[in-house]
Amino acid sequence: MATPSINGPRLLASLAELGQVGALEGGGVCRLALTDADKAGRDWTVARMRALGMSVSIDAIGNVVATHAGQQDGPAVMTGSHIDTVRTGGLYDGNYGVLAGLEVVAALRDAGVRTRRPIAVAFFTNEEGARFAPDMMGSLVYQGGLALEAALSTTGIDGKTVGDELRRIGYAGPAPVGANRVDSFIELHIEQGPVLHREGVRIGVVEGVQGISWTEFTVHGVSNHAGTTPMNMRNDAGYVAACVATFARDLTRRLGGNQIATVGAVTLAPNLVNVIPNKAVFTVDLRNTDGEALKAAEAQLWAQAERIASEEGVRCERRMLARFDPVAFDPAVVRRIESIAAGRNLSHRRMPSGAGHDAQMLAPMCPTGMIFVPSIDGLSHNVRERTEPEDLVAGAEVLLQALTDLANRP
Ligand code: HGY
Ligand code: MN
Ligand code: MN
Repeated sequence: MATPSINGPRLLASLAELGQVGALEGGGVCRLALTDADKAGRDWTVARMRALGMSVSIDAIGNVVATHAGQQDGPAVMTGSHIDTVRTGGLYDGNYGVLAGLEVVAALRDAGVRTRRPIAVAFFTNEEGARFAPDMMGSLVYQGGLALEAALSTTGIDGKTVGDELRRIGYAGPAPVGANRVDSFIELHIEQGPVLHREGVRIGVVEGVQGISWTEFTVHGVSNHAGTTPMNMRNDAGYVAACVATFARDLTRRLGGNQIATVGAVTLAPNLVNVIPNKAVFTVDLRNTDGEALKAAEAQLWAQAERIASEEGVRCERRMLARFDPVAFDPAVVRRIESIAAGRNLSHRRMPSGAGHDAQMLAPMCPTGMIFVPSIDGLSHNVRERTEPEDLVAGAEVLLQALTDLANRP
């Protein structure tokens, strides 16, 4: 029996091919969750799974799990990620983890190797959360952390519901959710940050994922004439949004540590040059590796929003779009990934994940870990997202060994 090995050109070709689905002019990809482009990406990936002789299961939230049978039945050693993207997506965020998982199965088939336990490759619905919040929605339902009905009734930024869109694209599957048994889970992903590339390190051994807090603020003011309304008579919703946004940035300076803040979406109404805005809807994404510090940051942000709104004489509402505490991965899986990288003479370092991942939702279900490869200049959620081909292949080789070690262990 031959030793399975990653076919680099085949992996890179599959990434380029999937990158053609929902391709943007000038590079990058837009496959927002449950859009026609996401459906096309799903169809392409399911066809690849079937061509590998894998049995494919689609659950009621549209998660797709393909299984390469083992010598024995039972819970599978699983890998995977997501294939939905943000509006300015790159070729690798999520897609790399799914296609590297399929490359592992192709390598096992080429070598005629059947592992003791089954190996499964999954892609989870709506990992990005850019159209429907929260992010990691499909894997959260898969884990049982979000009720299926709550997920299906979620309304997106365009007013459509998850349930309607899922049915429309034909991915409301028959498999039940929330009662899944997985032996272990390893997700391969690009770092999406600058650390590995800046330090010249090839493999990131991920110890966990930082906490995530997404708040949506809706401010109701009074529209009025920009030229005739004295400054002390204004109820300016846009001004409040601007004050909260600058407060969020100042908060990171004052709290220091790993506190970060992003105001990513802002909508003003009526959004006209000479009308004081009577409505502002905007989001604040706060993250921190320290769960208590994140809670303190949230409390300060929300109190300041209230204060500014009251001074301006406007009404300020808020709702949570996503809220996840920091997650730690399984120390034994982390050690296994570390020793595989060392055994392959790949420079490596332990690190937290700045981005959210489906792995954080599998972590409470089974021993879970992640492998990172460098992102050039740390760019991601940007059409210029890039990783060196040799790093993409090296990461897949570490994944192959980690999955087969877990699948063949006694
Ligand atoms: O927001 C995140 O961290 C992930 O890309 N969904
Ligand atoms: Mn991702
Ligand atoms: Mn992402």
